[in-house]
Amino acid sequence: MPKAVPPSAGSVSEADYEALVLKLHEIQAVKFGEFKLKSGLLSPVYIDLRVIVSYPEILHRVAEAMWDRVREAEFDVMCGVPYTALPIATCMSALHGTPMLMRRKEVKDYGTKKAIEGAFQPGQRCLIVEDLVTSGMSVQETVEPLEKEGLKVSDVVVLIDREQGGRARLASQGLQLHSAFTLSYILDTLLRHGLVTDDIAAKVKQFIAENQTDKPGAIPAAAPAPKPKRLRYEERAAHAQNPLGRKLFELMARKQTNLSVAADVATVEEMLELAEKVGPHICVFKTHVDVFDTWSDELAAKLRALADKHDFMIFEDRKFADIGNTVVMQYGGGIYKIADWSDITNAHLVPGPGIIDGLKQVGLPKGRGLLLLAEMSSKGTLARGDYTEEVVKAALEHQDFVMGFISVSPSSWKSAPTPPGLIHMTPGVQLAAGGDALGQQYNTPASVIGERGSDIIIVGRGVIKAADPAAAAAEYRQAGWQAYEASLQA
Ligand code: S5P
Repeated sequence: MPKAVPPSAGSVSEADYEALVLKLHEIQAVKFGEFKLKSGLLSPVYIDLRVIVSYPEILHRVAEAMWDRVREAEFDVMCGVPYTALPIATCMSALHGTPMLMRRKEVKDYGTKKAIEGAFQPGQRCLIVEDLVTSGMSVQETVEPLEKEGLKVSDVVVLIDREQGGRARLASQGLQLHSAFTLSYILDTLLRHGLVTDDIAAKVKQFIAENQTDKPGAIPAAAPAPKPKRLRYEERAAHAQNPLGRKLFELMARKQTNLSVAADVATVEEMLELAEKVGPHICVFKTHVDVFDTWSDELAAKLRALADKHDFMIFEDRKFADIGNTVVMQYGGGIYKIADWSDITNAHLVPGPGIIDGLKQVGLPKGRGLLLLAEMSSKGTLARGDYTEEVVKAALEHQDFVMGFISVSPSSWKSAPTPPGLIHMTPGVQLAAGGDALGQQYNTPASVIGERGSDIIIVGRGVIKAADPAAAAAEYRQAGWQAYEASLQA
C-alpha cells in the first residue's frame, strides 16, 4: 500500500502523527467492528470525533496536526463546520492567531439573521476546518454562505479523509483537501501496533472501495432528495380540507393575485377607502380593527360589501393567544364579533391545541378558517425551530379548521414541505429587503414566494404609505405573481 501521509514539513513529526492515531483509538474516537450507519448501511469502522472535547491535550494535538497540513496554504480567516469541528477550529485559531468565523447552522429559522458570524472583509481568503470528510457535501454547505458574503475559499483541512470520494468532489469545485490522516493510514498504523486484526483491516478496505460516494447509487444518505414539484394554486385547492382554504386557493387562481394588503391605517374611513382602492388587486384584506376608536356591525357590513364587490377575503389579524374557553368569547362576542364578518383569523399556539378547539367551535359552523402563527417576521422572535414544528403538528391534526400558517421561511422547516392543502401567508414584505426601527424585518416578494416557499405576501406600509396605494398594490401584485409563476418552472 502506498504511504498515505506525506512526511510532515513542520513542527509535527511523523512520530507525532502516529502517536496521535493511537490516542484517537484509545479514546474510541475511531472504532472498528460492526456499526449501523444512519443510512442503514453496516460499516466496519465508526468515527466519532465529538469525544475529543473531553481530552484537551488530544484536542491540542489534533489542532496542531491539522495546522501543520495547511502551513503552505494561504488564508486570512478560518471557519469551522458546525458542530464537531468548531472546537478544533477554535483551538487552531487561538494557537496561531488566525481569526475565526462561524457559520450558523440554524440560520434559516431566523428569517434574515446573519449566516456568518465574526468580523471579515469581502475578498478575504477563508480556510474551512472540518473533522471528517466522506462525500464533501457538508463542506460544500459551509462554502456556499461564505462565498455569498464575498469570502474566497480554496482550501479545506480535515482531521480524517475517509477516502470515499470527498477529495475528488471538492477538487471538482476548485477546493483543495488537506487531511491530517487518511483512513488507510489510520488502519495501517493500528495494524502495525496490533490494535486491529488483518481480517478487520481487509473489511475496512473493502468497505471503502465499495462505498465511493461518487459512484451512482452509492451511499444513499448522501444523495440529495428530489425536490417535490410545486403545485399551482388551483391544484392546491383540491387538497385543502378546510372549505375556506379551498376557496382562497380558487380565488387566487381566478383573480391571479397572491397579494394581501395589511390595512394598518388609523381610522375606519381610511380603511374602507383603502379597501376600495386596493380591492381589485388583492386576495386578502388584513385588518387590525382594535386600533380604531369605533366599530359597529354597520362598519363590518360595509367592509363585507367591499369584499364581495372586489372578490377578496377579510382577515382580522387578531392573534388570539388564550385558553379555549376565553377565545370562544373573544372570537364570537364583544364589540367586534370577529367571527361574524372576518373570513380568516389567526392564533398563537402558546396555550396548546385547546385554543384551536375553542376557535373552531365558533368559526367552523360559520365557514371560517384559522391560520396558526408558526413563525414571525420580527427580530428575536421565539417562534422558530422546535416551536414551529409543534405548530405544524397541531395544524396537521386540525386540518378541518386550520387552513395554513403565518410563516417566514417555510421551505426551510424540518417538516417541509407541509401538505399542499395548507397555505402559507408571509408578512414582512417590501420591494427592498430591510427593516423598521421596531424590529420588523423585510424580505422581497421574490425571496418570500420563490426561495422561502410561501404562497401569499402580506404588505402593509409598502402599500399604505405609498403616494398612490392602488398603484403600489398593482406593483406588489405583479411582483408576487411573477415570483409564483417563476417558482412553478423551477
Ligand atoms: O410575524 C408577523 C405576523 C404578522 S400577522 N409579522 C407581522 O408584521 N405581521 C403583521 O403584518 C403586522 O401586524 C402588520 O399588520 C403586517 C406587516 O406590516 P408592514 O407595514 O410591516 O408591512
